[in-house]
Amino acid sequence: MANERFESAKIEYENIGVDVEAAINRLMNVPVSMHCWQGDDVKGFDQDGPLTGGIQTTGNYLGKSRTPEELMADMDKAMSLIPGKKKINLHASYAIFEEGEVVDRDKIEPKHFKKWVDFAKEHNVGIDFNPTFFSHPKVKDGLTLTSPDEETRKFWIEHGKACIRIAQYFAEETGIPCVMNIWIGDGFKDVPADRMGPRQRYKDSIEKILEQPYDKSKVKICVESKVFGIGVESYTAGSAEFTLSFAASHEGCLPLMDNGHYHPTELVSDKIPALLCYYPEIALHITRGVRWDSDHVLLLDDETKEIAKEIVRCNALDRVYMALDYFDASINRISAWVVGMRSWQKALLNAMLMPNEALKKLQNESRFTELMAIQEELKTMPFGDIWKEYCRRCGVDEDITWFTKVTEYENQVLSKRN
Ligand code: RNT
Ligand code: ZN
Repeated sequence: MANERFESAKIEYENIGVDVEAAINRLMNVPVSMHCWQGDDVKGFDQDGPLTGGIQTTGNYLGKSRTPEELMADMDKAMSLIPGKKKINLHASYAIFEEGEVVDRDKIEPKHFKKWVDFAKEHNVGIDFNPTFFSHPKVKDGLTLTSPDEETRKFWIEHGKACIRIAQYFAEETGIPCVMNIWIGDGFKDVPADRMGPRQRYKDSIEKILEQPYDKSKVKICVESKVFGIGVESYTAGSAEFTLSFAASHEGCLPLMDNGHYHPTELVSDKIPALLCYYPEIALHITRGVRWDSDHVLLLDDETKEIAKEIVRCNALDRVYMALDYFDASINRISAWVVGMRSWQKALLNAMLMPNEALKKLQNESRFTELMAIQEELKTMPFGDIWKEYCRRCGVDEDITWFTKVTEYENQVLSKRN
């Protein structure tokens, strides 16, 4: 039965010039990075203080992971319910120390991530990495790489360098390049007296971090911009103009756009093709901001679909590093991962099932009436039948049955945590 529906859907797509088999096979090989920090509300293992840096989790749903073992078990459960090729995305704060071992962030080493490498190898996935410039006592008055205090700035520069060494270790161990993303929450709540000074120090700091020798084919260093954060509403040092200009002027450095980090009327879908005209490679944090950078779970909404369409129709699946970035503590955290990752897979498949070349031609011939009509008709194509077949071929649940597995895990495992 199921296959009959797939076969008939496939014919419908073929009739509009879409190669369904090619789309399915391509999607199976597009890596998407799953962020570890959804599992424990961005807590990490290396400190006990609050989440800082202008980001917030809200909610207190049962079962958040408390240890590396729990986090890995939860990620493993989520990954078993998500189709497609994955990577895992770690923060430096997820370093795993021996009993009693105390290592500050400027001194962390590859060995503190050995267990993550073992986990990645077991799952046959690559690892992406993020230095953690927040939630730490050495964040001085909210500042790290922009701090006027040289000792503070030096500490965080050393952290950045340590992270490059760890990123290279990940790439060498897994054989898959590691995307290493620099994001800082540095900024000011109220009208600053000096906007350029912090940015000059930020520029100098990243340049010093980049003095760490590394192999550019193995480590892809990104800078992530942001318009504002909670408590830093008036000014953030790493604005869009700052990070884009930094990436453009530093060999091998990629810009990273998080679609929660712009004014709500600005669209990252439109920014992707603009950057692809200039950068060989770019990176994304894919999220869903509700009224602000709220980091809600990704859904298959219009902008999510549009972002995927731009990557696909720019033929840029090999040029765009995709990572999910959100954190919801108000619902089952495994489900949060699964819904978000499945939504992004759906968005990519949807984009691949469009007659993109034919649509471009309509635009170029100014046949806008027809273009609108066809784009609307495409919305009711039997996408779900192709999606289910894709899930079957990936060996994961094709429908909501995955949720019963999450419920079982919640009853058997998560509800026993406190
Ligand atoms: C914060 C940035 C940043 C973080 C993660 C945890 O606004 O989006 O990427 O979400 O590094
Ligand atoms: Zn982000």
